[in-house]
Amino acid sequence: MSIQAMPVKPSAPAVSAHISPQTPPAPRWSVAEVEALLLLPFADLLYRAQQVHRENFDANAVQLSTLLSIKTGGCSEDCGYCPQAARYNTGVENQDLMKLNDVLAAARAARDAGASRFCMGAAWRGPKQRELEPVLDMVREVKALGLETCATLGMLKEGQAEQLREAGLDYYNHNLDTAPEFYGEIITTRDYQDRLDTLERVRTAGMNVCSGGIVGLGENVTQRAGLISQLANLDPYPESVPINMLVKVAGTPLAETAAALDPLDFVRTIAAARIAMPKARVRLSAGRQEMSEAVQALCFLAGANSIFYGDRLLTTGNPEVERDRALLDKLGMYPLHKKY
Ligand code: SAM
Ligand code: DTB
Ligand code: SF4
Repeated sequence: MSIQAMPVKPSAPAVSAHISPQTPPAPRWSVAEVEALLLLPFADLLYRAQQVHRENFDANAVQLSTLLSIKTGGCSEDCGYCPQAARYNTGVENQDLMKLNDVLAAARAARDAGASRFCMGAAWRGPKQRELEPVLDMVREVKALGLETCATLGMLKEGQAEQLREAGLDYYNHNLDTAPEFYGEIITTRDYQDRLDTLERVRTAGMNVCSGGIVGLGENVTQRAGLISQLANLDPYPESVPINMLVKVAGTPLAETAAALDPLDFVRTIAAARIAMPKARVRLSAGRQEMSEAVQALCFLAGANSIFYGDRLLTTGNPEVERDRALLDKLGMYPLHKKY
């Protein structure tokens, strides 16, 4: 099995017996099919998403992941949305790799607050071997606390995914971020295929794949469909799909240039992800602090069943734990694994 960029074409040809065995399989979801979903009347789209959601999940249970930035800022890459890129003046203070004990204290606090997964993020293009080794210790020890483990460390080289898996890493997060056609306008220091290669390494090593993207970067509806189509056509599609709304951080290029996205278009993106990846955990990710409770409720209705839980994302804010508990309570929703 190999993960490759799926052909971008308006509609998939029907597979029939006379096509040679070399013909690549038709994508499960063409860009046009996803775009048609995104353009449905809102109520029809949400109705379909709810049906798919309820066929596959307890629609009132939400998985809670807590993030920790274990190495902050000073990143060599030029991702146009990111406050941690060294080349943008965003006021983020650089912080070297955290000490194991400090990471464990944060993980214990997350567990005690009711999170089931702990995700460690590092502002690296990718880890060097000497940087990976202390992270392996963190994974081992966080896992021993009874938490699911996730890490997002950038691109992985040959053999690194295996080391992470052996240390007990359950999920590796690496986002496709946007459609291949729009990607070059957002990031130039690595390409789309680099991302697919890392996802393939994660998959081959036997870990769960966490991969999603950002909306509100200035992409059009076809490009939003292109992102969902790419994710849905990974074989198999990711177990975990974070959908981030761009958090505009002053000093990043996109904070200046990206046109504001209608929140209902964000909800539509969640719904399309739910329909195209029925068994994936779709995470309502960055951008919740700027979202009304009503929009978040619509995201849950559209099939989101995971959130980042805790007062911070990596460098930006997230709704306070008390506020999230109150929101879930108001909606009659509850954490997947554990009561807080
Ligand atoms: N350096 C690693 C990498 O790029 O894979 C890991 C950390 S990186 C911050 C993880 C993801 O956070 C990015 O792929 C992007 O989708 C998301 N992200 C970063 N800045 C964001 C922002 N301002 N708004 C929304 N999502 C953001
Ligand atoms: C993901 O898709 N979103 C998270 C996590 N994976 C690593 C990160 C969001 C970052 C938002 C900006 C910040 O806090 O720096
Ligand atoms: Fe670096 Fe990751 Fe931010 Fe890109 S998204 S600048 S790779 S920390």
